[in-house]
Amino acid sequence: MSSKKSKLFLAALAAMSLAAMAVVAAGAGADHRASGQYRATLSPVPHAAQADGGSNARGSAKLVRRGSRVQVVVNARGVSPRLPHAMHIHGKEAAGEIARCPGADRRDDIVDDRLIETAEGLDDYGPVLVSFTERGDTSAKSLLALDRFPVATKAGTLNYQRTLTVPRALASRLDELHVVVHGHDIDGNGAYNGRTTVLKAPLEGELPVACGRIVRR
Ligand SMILES: [Cu+2]
Repeated sequence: MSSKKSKLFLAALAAMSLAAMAVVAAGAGADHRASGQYRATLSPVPHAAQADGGSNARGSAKLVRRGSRVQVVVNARGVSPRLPHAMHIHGKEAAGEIARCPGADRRDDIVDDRLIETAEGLDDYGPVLVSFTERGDTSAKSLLALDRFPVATKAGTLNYQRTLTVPRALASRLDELHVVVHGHDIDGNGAYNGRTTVLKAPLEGELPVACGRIVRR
């Protein structure tokens, strides 16, 4: 065996033994110590362009799980500047139920205004399970606590990082869930307004703008 090949062989052996150790550790610690790395590619929610002024929010999320602690990093661009953006993990409450991002079909637009409201997306991505607030509560109770969500820069970028504790039943099924970013200043007047929706919030503040499925990486 050449020295290059033997080095590769040793590296492979080391990787295998590390993997074996990880399996043992996962078995011994049961689920509460399980760890994993996840990501989500956030794509624009396809509202009709003439209704939302051509919103084109996109970005990425990274989630690193250790037990029920999840380190979350979200970077987005193309969001309404200088305004807070509600961001959540959405998902079906029952394990194994498949969720998806809204907008694959126009039937999602129940209030026929060519916009897909948060509530109109619920059939697809499920209810809010976790809120990516910057401080305090991170449960569904904070779903529209706009004073605690990250504020976009004047260039329309959003950078968020926080380590959260999530319910164990969610931590173990992150790859069935979605990350959704909300908030779009349709008329560009620098504030969220519009009619009050079923979520008791101005439409612009709760409108979903980007969505992505969480996958293991
Ligand atoms: Cu949401």
